[in-house]
Amino acid sequence: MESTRRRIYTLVFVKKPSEILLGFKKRGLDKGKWNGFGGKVENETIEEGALRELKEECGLSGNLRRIGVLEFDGREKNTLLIVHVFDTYTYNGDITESEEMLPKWYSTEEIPFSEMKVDTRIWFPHMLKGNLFKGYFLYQGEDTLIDYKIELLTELDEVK
Ligand code: 8OG
Repeated sequence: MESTRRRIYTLVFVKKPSEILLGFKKRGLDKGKWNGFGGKVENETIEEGALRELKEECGLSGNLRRIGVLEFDGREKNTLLIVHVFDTYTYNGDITESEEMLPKWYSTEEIPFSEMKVDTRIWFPHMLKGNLFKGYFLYQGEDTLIDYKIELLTELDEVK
């Protein structure tokens, strides 16, 4: 049996009480879709990776709180993508567009789900409420979700 690789990613949401900062992906995988800011964790801790990508993609730094873990299966052969999700209400810096992302504030009542990955409809409501969550999503190709599980947690395990 072939072994499954795990790739570690981050995803950060900057929040105001009734708004959230999303980024429009201008290139690469999932181009043309809105999501939080993040990417692959390099030679650094997960939180360092999250802060680095947030800065690179929208110019902000923040006081991050880890709120969820999402696992994506089937997107890459024999690879499980593990995405650590963070939020922050305290941030500083100027919001800047990068080569990869166009940032924009959205009302939490008007999230552009039709221009987002299909999995977001399932876990965004929990993320917006600030609940802790863990999800598993099995994709077939880029856009077809064939199975998923989502659970709410009372605490998240420590991560390195
Ligand atoms: O830097 P890069 O473009 O590779 O980062 C990908 C970002 O997208 C990262 O923040 C993690 C997130 N992400 C995936 N796959 C999926 C997915 O299937 N759904 C959602 N909602 N986000 C994903 O890498």
